[in-house]
Amino acid sequence: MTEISELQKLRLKYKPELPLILRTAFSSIKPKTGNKTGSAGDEEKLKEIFKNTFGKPVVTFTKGKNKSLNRKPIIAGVVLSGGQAAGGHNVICGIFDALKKANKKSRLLGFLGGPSGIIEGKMKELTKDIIDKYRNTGGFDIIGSGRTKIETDEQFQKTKETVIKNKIDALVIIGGDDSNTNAALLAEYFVKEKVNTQVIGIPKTIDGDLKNEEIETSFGFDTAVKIYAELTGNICRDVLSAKKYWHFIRLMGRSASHITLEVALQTHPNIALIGEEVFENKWTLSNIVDFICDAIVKRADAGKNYGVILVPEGLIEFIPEFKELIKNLNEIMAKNEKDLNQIESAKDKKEFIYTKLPENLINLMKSLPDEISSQLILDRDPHGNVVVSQIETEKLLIEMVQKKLKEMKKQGTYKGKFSAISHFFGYEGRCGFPSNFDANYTYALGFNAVLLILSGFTSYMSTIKNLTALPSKWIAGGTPLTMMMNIERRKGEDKPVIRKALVDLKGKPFKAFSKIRDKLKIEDNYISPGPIQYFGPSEIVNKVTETLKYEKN
Ligand code: FBP
Repeated sequence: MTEISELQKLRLKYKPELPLILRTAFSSIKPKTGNKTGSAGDEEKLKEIFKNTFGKPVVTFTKGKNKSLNRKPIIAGVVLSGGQAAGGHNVICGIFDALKKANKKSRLLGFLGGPSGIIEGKMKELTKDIIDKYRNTGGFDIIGSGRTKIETDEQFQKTKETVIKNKIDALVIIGGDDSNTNAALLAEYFVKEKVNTQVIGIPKTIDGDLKNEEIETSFGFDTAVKIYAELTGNICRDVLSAKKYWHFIRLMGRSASHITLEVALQTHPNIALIGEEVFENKWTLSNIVDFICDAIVKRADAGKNYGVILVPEGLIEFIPEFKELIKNLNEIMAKNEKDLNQIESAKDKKEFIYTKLPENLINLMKSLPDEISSQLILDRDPHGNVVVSQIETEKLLIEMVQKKLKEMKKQGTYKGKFSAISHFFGYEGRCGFPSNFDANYTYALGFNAVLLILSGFTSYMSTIKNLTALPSKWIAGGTPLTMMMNIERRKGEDKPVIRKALVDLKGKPFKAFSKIRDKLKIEDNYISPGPIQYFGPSEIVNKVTETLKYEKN
């Protein structure tokens, strides 16, 4: 962007706070390693796939002499992979500053447009002039992002040629679970091929599903939920002022409902559906509609013909009958990609698919509004995932709720007025100015990645822990990528993947929500958290998410 706002001018000057340990000279930071590690599942199969890189120990950086530190100048490459998340630029700034701290002659190359930039050798050198324009800004526009997966033998070979040709000592892959799975495969391939390029991953995704014992949260989640909570809080206030609409708000987040749960904890809407619970309770679509109608009727009886409902983007994938449908569609679409690509209209594509689907699923698909069934067969992403951001579940719910309420009116069991408005808060949450939390966290992740590289590690995720404390007390280290993996079905095949973290129904964040939700349904206890604050009192500028607070304390 050529023109910049007053806020951006101020944010460019913000100095992210590093954990104390990373402020020390690199030669005085020692990597402390633990025991050999296993995996999240399917250990034997993973040992076979990752013959050279499986089982590495967890690393924690502590004070002490770093005997293996590489002091020579290095060339590092960086790539942004997948969906945007606030803080991506700061990861790159952290990498740049750490490289220069270790050796002024080190250089940073940015691959353009995501992993395809590595395959095609498209890159630009990131110099101080460029870096300084992007400090603490949102977006991924410094080098762009993309969803290409490095998958075929030819793509691996081309990647190898790029790193050799450009003498790249290390590659930092900033991505979600799928991109970091790719990082692990690339690290293994380089070791096997005797290519001396190390690979380090960075946990990115607004979805919050790249977390486990080792990774407390992915970057971008904090900023995205604060933006969605601001917007939702505003709607709650509007609802309370006008008292005439039901707002159905779909929130981004792909499969897991972490974003919806967090926004619910921050804003207290009347209903927040949690996909994982729907699945656990084996709720059908009509069960969900009944659940919503029950709240609408109760509120109408209390004279309240208004309310706010949060719908997670991935809800549809958790409704058992739809899960089955999507699983079948994924397999059919993967196996018949060529044939389907030749068919133009959605109607004809559906007819083709009906010849391959079991009858119960054909009936389910036919029972859906035309738009929704067409959205279900849109092209999958390169990792084989259904593109849930394009499925307008909130509209489907409104239509079905309307129908049900009409019936209830006829039967005399509902006497209220129902007028609904749909929203989708998605892309608007991904590129905001990173919150102070995300600005600090991402800068530390990038800085720490360089320390892992200079200490000789490959196939690791850069990890910063103890995130509910002030940044000075954060703990820096690395987690072996294979430790987080298991085998899952993708594009009709069994593949190694980093296990996604879904909402834990026994976890503290969900329990906290369960305790208050019956009250929220009837009473109006809305909270309006307001916009992200970048300057001001610590309790608002350094606020961490409710999810992190509950999970860590
Ligand atoms: P990542 O998992 O790559 O971080 O992407 C997250 C996300 O924003 C999801 O919440 C959303 O479903 C998806 O990307 C949208 O994808 P696209 O940007 O390709 O439309």
